[in-house]
Amino acid sequence: MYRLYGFGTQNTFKALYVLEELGIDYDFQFVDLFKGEQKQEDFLKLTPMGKVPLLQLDDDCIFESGAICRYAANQARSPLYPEDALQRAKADQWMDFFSIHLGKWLSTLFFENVIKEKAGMGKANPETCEEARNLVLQQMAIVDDHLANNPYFSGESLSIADLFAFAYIEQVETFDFSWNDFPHVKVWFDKLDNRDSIKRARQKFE
Ligand SMILES: N[C@@H](CCC(=O)N[C@@H](CS)C(=O)NCC(=O)O)C(=O)O
Repeated sequence: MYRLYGFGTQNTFKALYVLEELGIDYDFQFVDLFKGEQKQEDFLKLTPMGKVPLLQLDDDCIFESGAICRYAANQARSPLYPEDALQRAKADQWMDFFSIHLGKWLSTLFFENVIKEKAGMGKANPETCEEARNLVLQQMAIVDDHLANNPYFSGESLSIADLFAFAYIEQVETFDFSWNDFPHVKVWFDKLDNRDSIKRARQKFE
């Protein structure tokens, strides 16, 4: 059985959403990042980076949220990670886009507006927030255009790319953001927001 180590932030949610959507039996282990549990010796024996999420298998571990999502879906032979090479590349493309571009800026805003205060790291930096917000608005427009013509990121059906992207996009609640300019993202967002898998994952932190 899998054990997922994680915290209540986007990278862990990506893995949780995928495991829940797959309907896999797994155990969730909370790692309190505010207490530095991720840098304790026992945890560092499992993962050299000392970061979450971490997926523990019977005799091995996987770090990096993207790798965890792909591995779990592959192992389950799930259509959530399409077998068709082009469809799979499309899922990978959007996962990379979120990790490197849009998701990075959304997470910057979440860090500045939420984590800094909770971790006693001072106030949000207005210049960092402005730069991140401008980039979010530019890059969200690319996503809106895509979702205007496709119900899901990799085409006609839900994939791990949607669950991965959702974990980033739900961070828009943490800054001044209006859905008005992104109606197609909003339709997609609401569809995912209502999935039982998403609700079950969130319940881990209630
Ligand atoms: N690229 C990694 C990022 C992992 C990451 O940065 N996790 C954060 C929480 S969202 C963390 O563990 N931070 C604690 C630390 O860096 O000490 C992934 O996608 O899994």
